[in-house]
Amino acid sequence: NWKKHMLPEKNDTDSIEQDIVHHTITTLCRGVYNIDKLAMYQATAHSVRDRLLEDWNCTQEALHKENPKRCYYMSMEFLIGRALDNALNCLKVKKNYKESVNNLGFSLEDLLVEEKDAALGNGGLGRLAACYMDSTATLDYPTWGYGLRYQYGIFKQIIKDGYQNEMPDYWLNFDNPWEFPRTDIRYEVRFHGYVATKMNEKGESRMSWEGGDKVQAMAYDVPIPGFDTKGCGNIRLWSSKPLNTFDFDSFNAGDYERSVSEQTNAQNLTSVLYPNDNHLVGKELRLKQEYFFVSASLQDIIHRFKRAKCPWKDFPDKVAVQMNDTHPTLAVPELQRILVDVEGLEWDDAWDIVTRTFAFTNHTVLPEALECWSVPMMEKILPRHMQIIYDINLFFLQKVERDFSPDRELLKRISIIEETSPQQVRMAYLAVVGSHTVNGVAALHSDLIRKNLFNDFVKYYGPEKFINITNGITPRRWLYQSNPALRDLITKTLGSEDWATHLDLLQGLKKYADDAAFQDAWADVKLQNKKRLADWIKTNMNITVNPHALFDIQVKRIHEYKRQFMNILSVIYRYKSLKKMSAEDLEQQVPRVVIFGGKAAPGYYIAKLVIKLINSAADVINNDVSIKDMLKVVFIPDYNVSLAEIIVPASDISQHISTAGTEASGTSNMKFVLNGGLILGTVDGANIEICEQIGKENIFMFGVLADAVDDIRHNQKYHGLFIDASLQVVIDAIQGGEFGDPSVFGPLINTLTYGGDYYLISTDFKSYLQEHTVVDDTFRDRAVWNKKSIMCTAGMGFFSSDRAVRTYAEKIWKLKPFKVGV
Ligand code: DL6
Repeated sequence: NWKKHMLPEKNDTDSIEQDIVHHTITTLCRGVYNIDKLAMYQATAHSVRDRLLEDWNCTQEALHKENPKRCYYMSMEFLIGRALDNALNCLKVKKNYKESVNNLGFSLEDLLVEEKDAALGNGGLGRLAACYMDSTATLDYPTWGYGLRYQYGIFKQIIKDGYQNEMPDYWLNFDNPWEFPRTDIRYEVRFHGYVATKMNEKGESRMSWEGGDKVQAMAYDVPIPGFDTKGCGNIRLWSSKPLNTFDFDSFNAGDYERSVSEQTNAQNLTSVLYPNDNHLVGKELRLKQEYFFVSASLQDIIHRFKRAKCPWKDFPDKVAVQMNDTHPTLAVPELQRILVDVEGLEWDDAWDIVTRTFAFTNHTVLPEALECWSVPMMEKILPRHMQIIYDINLFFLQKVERDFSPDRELLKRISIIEETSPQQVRMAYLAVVGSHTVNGVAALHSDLIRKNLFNDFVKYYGPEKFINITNGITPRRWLYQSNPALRDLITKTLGSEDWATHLDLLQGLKKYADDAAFQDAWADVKLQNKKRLADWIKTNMNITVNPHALFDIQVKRIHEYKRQFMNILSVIYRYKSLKKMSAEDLEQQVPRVVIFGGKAAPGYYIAKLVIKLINSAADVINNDVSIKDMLKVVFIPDYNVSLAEIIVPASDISQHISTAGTEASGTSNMKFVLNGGLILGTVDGANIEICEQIGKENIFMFGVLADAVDDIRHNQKYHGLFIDASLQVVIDAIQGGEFGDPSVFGPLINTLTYGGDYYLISTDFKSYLQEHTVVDDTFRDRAVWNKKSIMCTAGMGFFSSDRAVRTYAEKIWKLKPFKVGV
């Protein structure tokens, strides 16, 4: 009878309308008399979700029956953004929904913006995870994401008097149609306690973790539609709940606060996402979040594995776990603990299973981002894990000493425990030792980690364990959805929309790159997108920008290594130069709109000063009529995924100007180029491979190379900085008070003059300015520019997250696609 009642949803406009009305009445308890845009969005979303769920159930049922090998992508961050538009496109029902929503008196475009972003991530790392989930679903890889269901996502950024202020992002305030609470899927997670010795069922002595405090992890499932497939992926997010609902003893003793404190503490565990990108803060609550996350996920994975009654040695043939950076590394000692203490396996057998299961992606070389946890903190919160980490380290060091080298210095360097006071656990080393494969995220980055961070490990294990998989982005969200005008032009030109799943097909655009009519159509699309952004800026910020000006965009987290500071210094230089020009010269200039966006970590003082300087400079420049609108500066507040979808298609130039060797990959660089924007960038991260793919004539590159950086820093330290005249002009202007109280910017300027200019702004500034001039000159010749823009998009096939995910599946996960409904 089940089958009989499982009728597929109908997608004709009449049925869609019926479903929306049905949800309005039943799910929302509203009617035509009190429905507004938000409610209409919700009813529409619920009706789309019904369609998605059929695919979800179908996929999960098939996986349950066939039980193929699966991959689990463990990530503390998933920066998903909005879901409705993506689901409509994936299910290929957008056209009919548009019509149905219209027939019900609303516009789909208005409804789409009612949705709150699921902003459970900081930046590139979290957005990458979301792109990879899109690709695994689209390519039918049996992959689930595991993460945390933070009640507060990344904070809302508000700009007040030019300064960043933070507001909480309580994104679950309204109903979230894109998640399913699984009230039946709950696991206990322990903290603190002590380690005892116990006899197991076989009469063997085993360690046992006892006592302490327990909380409960409850699952929420977020369906991830694949594009044009019946398959549907899943991200399982854990939310913390109290285990004992109420402490009646305290309550009866009149201590009400205490009686509910356990609930409050437990719930607080997954309340908030730590708002740091590429920076570790080392808080106890964060360590607890990490353990809570891996404990719940592993219990769930093991529960699924045990259903098939396979022997433990087969675990790695059924389960691959990818650790997205070191944040899930506690999964290594946790699985070892479960196998040895709970399941009674011998240490070596368990370790063999562990190291055949895990793989680790490193996303950064910045020392301040490398996770280290103090041993005393670990001992307090996870006493048994600390013992296990010591044992893993001991056996590892013994092997290195026996099989490789007895050199004490090497053993000290390679040890998982750093002998500082207090001692620290080096999580990246633990991740390397506990994984079968380690990968970097762009060619240069992977080289750098092989040469520096993990060099001793490469020598010990051999180079095969350390591979590169250059990041990718999903063309569905980052072109198909966000740039409909370009999508339609490409589809018309190539004759089908197959490029959305086979991005290499964009190569087919190359033959039109010189075609004048095609160039015009291409330029027209760009203009439409620039107008869309200009309208947004006017409506939301009341700043008028000229859509015919060159749009120069840098949007990303604000960080010293990303050098937004260098960008605003160059803007000030441009402003000073414009001010010196005669009226005739001024008219000959290429007008520019320089757009910034991005959040600074709340405790990152210098990054926050960069935001203030951008806004202070914008105030002066935008109000100076003497430069005749030749320069405008805009800082777009609260940059997030859905804003990126408007900003990215509108760039002429986007900037990716990190100090060489510091940006592991970058992924917004890929998004901009895919949308026909040119890059002004340094020889860093994925810029290098983008250059190789699109041709060096189509990218503006400048600055010193990564392998020169150490020497330059060394020289600067011993011989002092060289501040070029152009940079001095800018420093003088700021210190002279042209952009407000100079004392405010003192600490920022000091990072250059007294702080040793660690990020080499003074070194790169001159070549940066020169490249800006090349950009202006090139932009004057629109045919040349349009050709470059077309060649950019055409060369981006390699950067599809489909390619990246396929490489992970083949080289690391040993996973095959599992197609349902065929
Ligand atoms: O791999 C995704 C992304 C890269 O594109 C960025 O270059 C890199 O900075 C970022 N890394 C992090 C590291 N955070 N931690 N830990 O966010 O990863």
